[in-house]
Amino acid sequence: MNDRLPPAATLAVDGARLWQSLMDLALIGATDKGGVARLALTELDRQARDLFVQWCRAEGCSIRIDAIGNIFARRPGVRDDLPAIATGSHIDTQPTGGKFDGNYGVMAGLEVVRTLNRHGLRTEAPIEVCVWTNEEGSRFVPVMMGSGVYCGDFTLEHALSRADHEGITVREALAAIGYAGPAPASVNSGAPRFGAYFEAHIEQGPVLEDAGIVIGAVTGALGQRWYDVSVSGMESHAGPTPMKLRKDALYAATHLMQQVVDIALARQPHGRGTVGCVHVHPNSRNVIPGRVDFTVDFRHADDASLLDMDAALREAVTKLQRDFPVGVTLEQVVYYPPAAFDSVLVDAIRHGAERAGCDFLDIVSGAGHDAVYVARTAPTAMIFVPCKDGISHNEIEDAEPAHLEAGANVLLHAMLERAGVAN
Ligand code: HGY
Ligand code: MN
Ligand code: MN
Repeated sequence: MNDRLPPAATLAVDGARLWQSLMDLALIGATDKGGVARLALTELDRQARDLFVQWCRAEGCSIRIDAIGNIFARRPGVRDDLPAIATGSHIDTQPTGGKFDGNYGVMAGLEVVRTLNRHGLRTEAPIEVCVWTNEEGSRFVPVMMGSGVYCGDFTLEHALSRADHEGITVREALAAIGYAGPAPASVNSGAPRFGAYFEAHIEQGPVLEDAGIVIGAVTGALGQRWYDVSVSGMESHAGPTPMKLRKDALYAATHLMQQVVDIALARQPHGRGTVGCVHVHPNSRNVIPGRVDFTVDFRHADDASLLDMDAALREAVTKLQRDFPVGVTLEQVVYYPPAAFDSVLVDAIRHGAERAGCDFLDIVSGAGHDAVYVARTAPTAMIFVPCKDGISHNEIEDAEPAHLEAGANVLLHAMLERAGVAN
């Protein structure tokens, strides 16, 4: 070890530099309320991707882009033949998203690279920072699309063929922003597996802040089932049509929407049920709705309970069609079981927290993350830091610079523990 270098154990990231990069990135898609609206594969996503690539190239990283648009910035190791120790997250956001969801994990990874460079530290294994395509699943379904293709949960072709509400496919949108890369997109088609993958993320809930603890050692994530539901009745005039002769799709759909929440409430503490999108057709004040399309997001920590929620929903659909003069279609569009992260890596995060002088708390993620899919291909774990009032997927999303810095320090040390320090 070169004696002019700080010992790796006392190495620390530059919190101000991390915060500034987050604020600079947040300018791309900035909203009036202080949030970020940067939907996947839009021109704004392209600008943010270009900025990330520019910053990484300035740090001497090579850039690899795969066929679903995942970006991998690589800092070579002394033993460059070793599997990379990777980190990263996503930079696409919800329509009313915040500055930190996903963006923090990518910037924390870049900060690790910057810190190693400023201190001239070489690692045995290479380091990679990833940007996964379309984690949010807001514009294009399924959710966590880039990492889902990477681990082989669904095919590249399936992902490329997905279309948004305007009928634009992922294939077209990727080409339009110039991020349809040449590298294989799946570990099943030659994409390299990592030696380990760590993801830093805001908790997006209130648990850490409520406990007054800065670091979450994430042991796993809830499983998810997403559905598209369509209830069809008969559009007709709101005046001449007597109440008992209506085929009111919205009146029936609201009963089913209540059931979605009741099914989750009956399966606490981990059951979650959300109706996030509702489209009423024709959505005119004096027309009885003929069709209602809405989404269902179910989550649970236990796969059998998640399956039980599925059965309860299907039973509710059957009953609705008995009780109301409507037709219902239900299509499951996302399923992945609850994920458990690698216990050795979770321990590395606990050690990293102790070395950074931070308390930590073991926690299960209610949100899905790319780490859930990467965990199917390599040892994986996540680091959470608090967000203000536990609010996320909201333009007011906020976090403390000191907490973000602490999380990045834990990431730095956990990655060094796995990558090995060469000099
Ligand atoms: O839906 C989720 O949990 C993630 O924010 N995509
Ligand atoms: Mn996220
Ligand atoms: Mn999100």
